[in-house]
Amino acid sequence: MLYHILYPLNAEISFFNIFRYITVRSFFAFALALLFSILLGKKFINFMQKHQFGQIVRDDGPQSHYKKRGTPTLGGILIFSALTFSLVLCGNWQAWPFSASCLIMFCFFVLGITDDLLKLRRKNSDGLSAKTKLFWQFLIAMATMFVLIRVGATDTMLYVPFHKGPLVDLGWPYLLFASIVIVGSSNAVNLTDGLDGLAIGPIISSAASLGIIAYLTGHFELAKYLYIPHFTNVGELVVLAAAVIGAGLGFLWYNSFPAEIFMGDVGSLSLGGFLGLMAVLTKSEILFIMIGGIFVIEALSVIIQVGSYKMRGKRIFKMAPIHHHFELKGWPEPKVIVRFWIISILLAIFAIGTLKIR
Ligand code: 57M
Repeated sequence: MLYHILYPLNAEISFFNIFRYITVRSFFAFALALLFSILLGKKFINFMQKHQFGQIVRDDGPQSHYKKRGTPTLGGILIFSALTFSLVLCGNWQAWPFSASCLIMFCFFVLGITDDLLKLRRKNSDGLSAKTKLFWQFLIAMATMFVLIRVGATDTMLYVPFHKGPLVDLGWPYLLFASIVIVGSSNAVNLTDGLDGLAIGPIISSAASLGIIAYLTGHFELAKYLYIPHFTNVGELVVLAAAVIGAGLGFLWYNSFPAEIFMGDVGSLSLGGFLGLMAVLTKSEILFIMIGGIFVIEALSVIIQVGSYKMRGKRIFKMAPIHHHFELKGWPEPKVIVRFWIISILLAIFAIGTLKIR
């Protein structure tokens, strides 16, 4: 609204000219999302508690989690509401990267809430089958990428860190590569969301890091100076990243240990999908392995554990994902969480630093 309604009035009221600037709208998006989630968070939690939307905690998990039974979940609804409120006001909906990112988040939101509600109704942790979730995630991701390539919002070039210009034009197979990044990110965030605040911390650091890259990619002179690709409207993703950071901090206010609310698959799948698409649209798919390093480590720990168990009948970790391994080693939950946050912040900072080395 600010961009589409107030900015065009800048001829009459020159003050409205500020809404053309991505930085200004990003600040407003951040502040509005933060205020919305913090001010309405308690009401949302009380509502979820009253209607028994409480987490089903599996009994084969760490003993320390049993006391978490009944913690209100579906916190992703609060996050998404805060995002919707701030982005309707601050977003540029005519920019393909922005609107496509919002659309993919909404589709993964619907998938996640379906999964969560199934778990709540069946009173167990078996929601949608993994196959069903993956089918819909790939369908949504590939459809989104097909449209974005066809409208010229992105291309099929592959860029790698430390290398000037594109490494190779993958052609249409890039569609599958990009979809793997998006779906992989969504599920890796989902796996990471197993301790209080453990997922939202790296989501915030990843959104901040990818937001900086989006600003540089959308800025012709800066992109040229850094030898990174330039796509005009990718800069609008900064507004979305700022809103995610604001809503994420507001959610963390309540999700911090001991959590009063969990985000649910509705939150982890949608935010993970957003980060994946943001990595694709900023041509940072390979760099995203570093930026979202915590998500990669968590997902790899599961793959290694399941693989080892199937092939050798032995576990590598005390329990996967790896955050449970440290819990079972005796690390208090907050220590695991904050140490994972520290690693994700360091990885995000280092990733930005690589932009200068080409
Ligand atoms: C996503 N969900 C949490 C909450 C959150 C293949 C296998 C590795 C799959 C994996 C799995 O089921 N992953 C599902 C992780 C769950 O959190 C809910 O799910 C949402 C995110 N999707 O928003 O609604 C539990 O996590 C805890 N939690 C917190 N604080 C938070 O802020 O404490 C979540 C958010 C919640 C709560 O206890 O109930 C989860 O862990 O399920 N399975 C596992 O991760 C299981 N690992 C496992 O089976 N390892 C095996 C093999 C198969 C790899 C092994 O190591 O041998 C562990 N998770 C659980 N029980 N709950 C261990 C068993």
